[in-house]
Amino acid sequence: TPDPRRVLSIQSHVVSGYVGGKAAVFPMQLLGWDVDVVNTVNFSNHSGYGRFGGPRTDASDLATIFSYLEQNGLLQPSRVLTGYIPNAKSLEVIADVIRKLKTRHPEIIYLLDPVMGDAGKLYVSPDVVPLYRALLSCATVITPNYFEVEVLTGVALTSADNLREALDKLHTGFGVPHVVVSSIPLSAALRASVPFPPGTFSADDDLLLCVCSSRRGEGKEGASSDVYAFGIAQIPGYFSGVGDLFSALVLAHFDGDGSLGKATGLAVGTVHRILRDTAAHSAEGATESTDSELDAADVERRVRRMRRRELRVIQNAGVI
Ligand code: PXL
Repeated sequence: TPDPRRVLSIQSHVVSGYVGGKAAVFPMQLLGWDVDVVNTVNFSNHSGYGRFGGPRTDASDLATIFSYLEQNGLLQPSRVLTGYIPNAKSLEVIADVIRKLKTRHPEIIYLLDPVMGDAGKLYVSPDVVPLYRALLSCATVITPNYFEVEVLTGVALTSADNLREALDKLHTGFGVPHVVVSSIPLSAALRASVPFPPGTFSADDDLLLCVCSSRRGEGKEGASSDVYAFGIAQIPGYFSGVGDLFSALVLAHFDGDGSLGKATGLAVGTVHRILRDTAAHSAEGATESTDSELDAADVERRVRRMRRRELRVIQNAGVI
């Protein structure tokens, strides 16, 4: 029987820095979860450094790991989290395990983060897309960014009506009960269609919208859903692992039907505080090392910049 406080987390590992499992596992542990960790890759550092490498766990190694867990009775999570999975073969093995677990115990809560790309670019091989679409019906919660919503549904998110259409496809067409669109850059048009209270943001804040939607049963007027929108002042700069941290926090705080708004609000708040701290810290580092940076090669400058922008997960244990 599923262990009520155990999460099976399947995503990337990096030796140095905080993306994938390194951004997700410690926060979940702090929040009281036992976390079983399967590494889909074992890289030196995240790809933003330019130089990175290490082995990917191939499909047969994944199958071996799951097989021994199963034989020893160690595959008993009440929750499953999946993140970055590098190719279709690995995703097939992982999808089989999740289907088996969900068939045995339909009450398992599965958070699927369909990590495929961002800002108009796919960064996984295109053959994972149909596999993720097919797996959506097993998911309890999904946490796509706006681009991943577009890839999954084929709907371009350019207005509040498009967003409704895409959410409806995910709920009704693909059968996902809970959807969190982790970030949508707010165009002026979209911004005007969101009823933020006056004075919430200053005019020159770039805003991101986080929208969560839980399907309610069929009513007289067809299906409906509970939707919450969170406006977030965007923190300038390029940070990695933010989505991985966010998904882990949503799963850790999720408490079944009716709790998605609260879980999302807690995750948004925590991520924002950690990012603000990380941004402040990386700005300090930038001032200190400006001189030596001037004569350094581009790649070395990039490495130092990326290193300063690693999420300050450990330093923010109290915030989590
Ligand atoms: O989601 C961030 C991430 C996760 N895992 C690996 C990465 C990155 C971002 O660059 O390189 C291996």
